[in-house]
Amino acid sequence: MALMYTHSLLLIAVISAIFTVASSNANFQKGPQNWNFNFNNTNKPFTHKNPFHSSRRIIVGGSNNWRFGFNYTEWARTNAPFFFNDTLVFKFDPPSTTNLHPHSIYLLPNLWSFLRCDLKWAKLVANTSQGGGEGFEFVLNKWKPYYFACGESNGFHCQSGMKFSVMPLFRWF
Ligand SMILES: *[C@@H]1O[C@H](CO)[C@@H](O)[C@H](O)[C@H]1NC(C)=O
Ligand SMILES: *[C@@H]1O[C@H](CO)[C@@H](O)[C@H](O)[C@H]1NC(C)=O
Ligand SMILES: *[C@@H]1O[C@H](CO)[C@@H](O)[C@H](O)[C@H]1NC(C)=O
Ligand SMILES: *[C@@H]1O[C@H](CO)[C@@H](O)[C@H](O)[C@H]1NC(C)=O
Ligand SMILES: [Cu+2]
Repeated sequence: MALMYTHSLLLIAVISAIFTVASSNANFQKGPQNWNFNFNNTNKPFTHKNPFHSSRRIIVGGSNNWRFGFNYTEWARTNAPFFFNDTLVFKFDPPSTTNLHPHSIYLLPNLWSFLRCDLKWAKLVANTSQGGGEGFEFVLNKWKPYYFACGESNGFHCQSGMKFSVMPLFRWF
């Protein structure tokens, strides 16, 4: 199971890398005036005037922000690929009288703990108060798989969908 998952992640990474190279070539032929790759999605590459060296700011979950009852594995799948130096922005309201079930962000150490939502060796990234305002920013600045999860309710939020993994790719241009 774990092995299969790793393989499919790898496959996705390879496919998206090929796609990235293909689309950047397509862009090249049109020349610098034609960076009109607007998918109406700010999370996608090529929406900047000049995509060279630009890193993206991606709201995790899009308009759903970081909330209970949303499948972030699915979100990450449809919003891949993610690139080295992309900034993930997690938005969640701090605890209050109207928000009795706040969220948090943890990094799980490996695929096994990720699959089981085992928080035992998890590293706190942002506590329940840190996702307010403009949100909590996390830069994907290491070439490694990241296993994100909400740490609240002893893994219950994680098991209910508040988790996703990301393997940042390098841009080859
Ligand atoms: C983007 O969205 C706006 C408003 O939702 C729409 O008017 C516009 O046609 C869309 N552009 C493209 C390229 O799909
Ligand atoms: C990533 O960002 C760091 C800090 O801003 C910068 O020094 C580095 O060159 C960037 N790397 C890539 C591959 O964009
Ligand atoms: C969350 O982290 C911030 C920044 O480190 C800190 O000021 C705050 O006291 C922490 N809040 C809780 C509830 O742990
Ligand atoms: C989220 O979506 C993934 C991929 O479609 C699926 O495998 C998983 O079971 C879903 N998780 C939940 C909690 O529904
Ligand atoms: Cu949560």
